[in-house]
Amino acid sequence: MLTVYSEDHRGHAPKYELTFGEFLPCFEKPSRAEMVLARVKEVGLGEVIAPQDFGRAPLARVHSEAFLDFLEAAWGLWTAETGSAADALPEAFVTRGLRQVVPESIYGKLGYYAIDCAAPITAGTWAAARASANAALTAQRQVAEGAESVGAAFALCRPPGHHASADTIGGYCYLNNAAITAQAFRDQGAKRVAILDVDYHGGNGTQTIFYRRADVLFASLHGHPKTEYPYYLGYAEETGEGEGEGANLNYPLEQGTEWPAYEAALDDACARIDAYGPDALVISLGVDTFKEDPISKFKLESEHYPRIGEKIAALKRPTVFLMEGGYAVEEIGINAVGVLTGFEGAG
Ligand code: OKP
Ligand code: ZN
Repeated sequence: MLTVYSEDHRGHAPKYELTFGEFLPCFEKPSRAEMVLARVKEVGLGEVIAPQDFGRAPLARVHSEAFLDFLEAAWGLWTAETGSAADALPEAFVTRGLRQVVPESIYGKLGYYAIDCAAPITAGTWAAARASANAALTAQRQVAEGAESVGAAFALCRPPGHHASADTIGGYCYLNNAAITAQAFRDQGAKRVAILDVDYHGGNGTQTIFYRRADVLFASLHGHPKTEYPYYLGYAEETGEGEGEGANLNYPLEQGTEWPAYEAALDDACARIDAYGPDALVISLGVDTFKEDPISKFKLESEHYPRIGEKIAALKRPTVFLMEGGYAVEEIGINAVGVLTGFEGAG
């Protein structure tokens, strides 16, 4: 399987995120991608190529222009206003009863465009987020064009994307790579696209972007939002709205979930995806479902990841895998690439 990887992620290495009531060293760090790349090479998964630059147009199919302007300008505005070399983070958020205005101050803009203090902006964030989206788009193009019978490709995206909505960042995410990829398939003629999100955390950004649309099915297995980030979305009763009714499928699972319950939910999601009949499949591949993950509470073991890949392969659709979360850095390569080798072994 082809892997798309850019070194530009290294320029995005924020220092601290707000987690567990403290500013802790960021769990989402460059070594994650390096470990996955090392494993790709170790198992001989296939060729590794750099992304092409697709420019801003495919990003703007999913994100608002004002949001993209903000992301591009944020670091410059931050240094100009604060003179601070610290990473840019919001201090206040637009919640109930407040005016939905975009203030002049970068602090005000950050609070308008962010949902939490877990997506710091640094000098290299915009370049890294673009490279991550370009990796996704490059993988998408390879699969869509079916070059050399590419039935599937892997974009080693960093930073991840599934918490980013049309106009918000959060949870280590800036540009929604899965949504951008699904939209690219649609814009190139796919009638229906399915997104399967197996990251531990509910993909609130992806869900929101497609919530009123029937042309993109979003199915997600994740820690129940009653106890798990992102807390305010990802419940089973969220099934879509308007034309999108029935095209959003959430499988919230309890803390401590082990393989049997996970497998049952995954089988159900795959059956629903199969019945939907997508022309293409996008996988938000998080491996923070692993039992040793430092911020998550499922109990999957390394042997289970190839089985996830086998089930995805059984759908027999052109498939783009996108790296999302996974913070047990020692095992992130074994687990993420395990899904891909499981997919290939089944195919
Ligand atoms: C990003 B991805 C847990 C704090 C969670 C943000 C997590 C973002 C996860 N106590 N803070 O979905 O892997
Ligand atoms: Zn996650």
